[in-house]
Amino acid sequence: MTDLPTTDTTEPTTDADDRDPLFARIPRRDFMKAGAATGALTALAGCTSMLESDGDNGTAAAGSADHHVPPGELDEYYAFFSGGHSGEVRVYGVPSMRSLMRIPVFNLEGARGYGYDDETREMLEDAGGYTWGDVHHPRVSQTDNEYDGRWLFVNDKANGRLARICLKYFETDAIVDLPNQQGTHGACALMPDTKYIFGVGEFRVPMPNDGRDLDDPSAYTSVLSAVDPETMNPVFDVKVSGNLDNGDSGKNGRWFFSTSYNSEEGVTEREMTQADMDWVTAFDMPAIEEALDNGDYEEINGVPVIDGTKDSPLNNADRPIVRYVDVPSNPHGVTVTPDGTYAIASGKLDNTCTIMELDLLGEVGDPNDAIVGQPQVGMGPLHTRYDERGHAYTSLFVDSQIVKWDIEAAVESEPRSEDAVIEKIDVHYNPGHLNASQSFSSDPKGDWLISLNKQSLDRFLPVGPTFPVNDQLIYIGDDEEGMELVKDTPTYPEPHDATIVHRDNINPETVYDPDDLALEPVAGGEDDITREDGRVEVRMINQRNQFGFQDITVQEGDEVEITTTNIETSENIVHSLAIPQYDINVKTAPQETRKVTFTADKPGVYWIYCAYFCSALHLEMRSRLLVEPED
Ligand code: RUQ
Ligand code: CUA
Ligand code: CA
Repeated sequence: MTDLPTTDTTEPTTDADDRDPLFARIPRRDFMKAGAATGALTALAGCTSMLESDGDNGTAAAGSADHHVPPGELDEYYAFFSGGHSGEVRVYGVPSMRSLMRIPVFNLEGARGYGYDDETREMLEDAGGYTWGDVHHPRVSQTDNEYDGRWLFVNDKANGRLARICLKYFETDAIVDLPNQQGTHGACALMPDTKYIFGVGEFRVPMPNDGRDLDDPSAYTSVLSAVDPETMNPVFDVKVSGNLDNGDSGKNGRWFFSTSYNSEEGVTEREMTQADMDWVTAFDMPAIEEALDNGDYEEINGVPVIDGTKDSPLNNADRPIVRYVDVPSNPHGVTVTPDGTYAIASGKLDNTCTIMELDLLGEVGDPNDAIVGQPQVGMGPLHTRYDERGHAYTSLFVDSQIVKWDIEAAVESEPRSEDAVIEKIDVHYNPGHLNASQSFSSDPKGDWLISLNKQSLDRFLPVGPTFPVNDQLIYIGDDEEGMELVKDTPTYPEPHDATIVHRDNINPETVYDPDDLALEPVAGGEDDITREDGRVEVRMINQRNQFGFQDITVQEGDEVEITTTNIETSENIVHSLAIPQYDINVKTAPQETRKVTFTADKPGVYWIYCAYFCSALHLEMRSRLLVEPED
């Protein structure tokens, strides 16, 4: 397909031009519709569907899509939601949409004692010491393109970090502060076997960012950072022209894709939306590894940085390390189909998706010749996910809809035709991401889809000027009946993305294996206090309903280190060791050992108490910290 338009044919509207590029760059006809869809959402909810098949679109569930999980029964899927500015990950059951657990990552969290024991406190400090993060993209590790339940990786867009969550215990065990990135947006991995984790750098900055080139944006760059999933150390960076945004991997280890909305290399919104076309960067991983092996890099902040910009000699050799595929203005999401055939990018300011064929990409001279389809899907397309029946589902931010379309039909139809569109369903409102069961793996299930809507407007009781977001569950398992909206889930702002994984692929432990922990456990009967030169080391157990020592007496100014093991062996008996006036709350689950160190700088009596309601005598589970004043 070589006759695709190379420029955007849309006419910018004049009146909207100064407000929002989403509106400025869309066709006049569609703009009128967009104005209606967003300006009068309340009135028009349920009436914006273009291919109206069912006047009841958007109303409550009926029939086939049984999402009811009765009390006492378990869900079929885990959904890992990013927690946005909370810095956490949230775990839901699907299809019930019950909230099961929260996993603190970049935040402090009392219930899990996260950030309050020595190990997690040091991990957060070593990762920059920031008190918050902005989690957007949760991705579960895979082996042979299937979820393997080892790890979940997430980004921190705010502070340029990646974190690893161990899915054996559902807890964060490593964070890396990427030295050459600001605004780590995508968090993805190289498939089929999670060889690298990628931080996808969105904000362009000088390299290194040490005060040079402050006001010379042409000298700024974005990098893709590859991190080893085992060590969580950076392996290499690839710097690019333009910037990077969302990413996804091919299935055979060769390609990794990212969208770039700032081909203009601008620093203002107006500059970043000037060009009719931006691009998708396609990273050829074996070629990049070869450049690394050959020493074709410059080391910056301890990381080998390989030059993948358009003018790089490495891109003008026989096998370019990065290919730039032109796509219409300000693309956002890009994902690879479950069979690994295509990468599909969403236009954002254009109403199309662009389909690239991965095998072609390695063969063609001009990367644009790898574009094999460009269906018109609706306004503000952001992200695309898949079922196992050849369908793509794209979120339409401006239209407040999810569009279902046929991938092969889109390849066969003319560019910008709507022929491939099967159905649209209204969502409430303005979806960002969407996700479908197992969509990132080669084994999608094609039953449930979650639309993560940025606005909830009139859907819930008002709770003040800050609204919940609305994560809506949609049944997609019946191609004849079409998509069915079955559930609204108000959520604290703001999950960006979610990964839905079948429960067979996740196997957490419910009691710790002490061999997995760094600290030597304290055994029952081995409680011990040692003192030496102003340093007090306490090793004690905790269990229903006591700590190993009734009193711990120290001198003002002592450095106190308490190591405590929960020696319970039965599931679900959690204790904590709270010393509130010393800002301490260390949680221990069965067979877990944690350590906390502090300076006893306030003389007095301080109750040590268990902050988990662990038994009938939980309130009595207390000891005293006695800090004797210096005389
Ligand atoms: S991005 S709403 Cu942070 Cu995933 Cu697209
Ligand atoms: Cu232990 Cu309450
Ligand atoms: Ca642009």
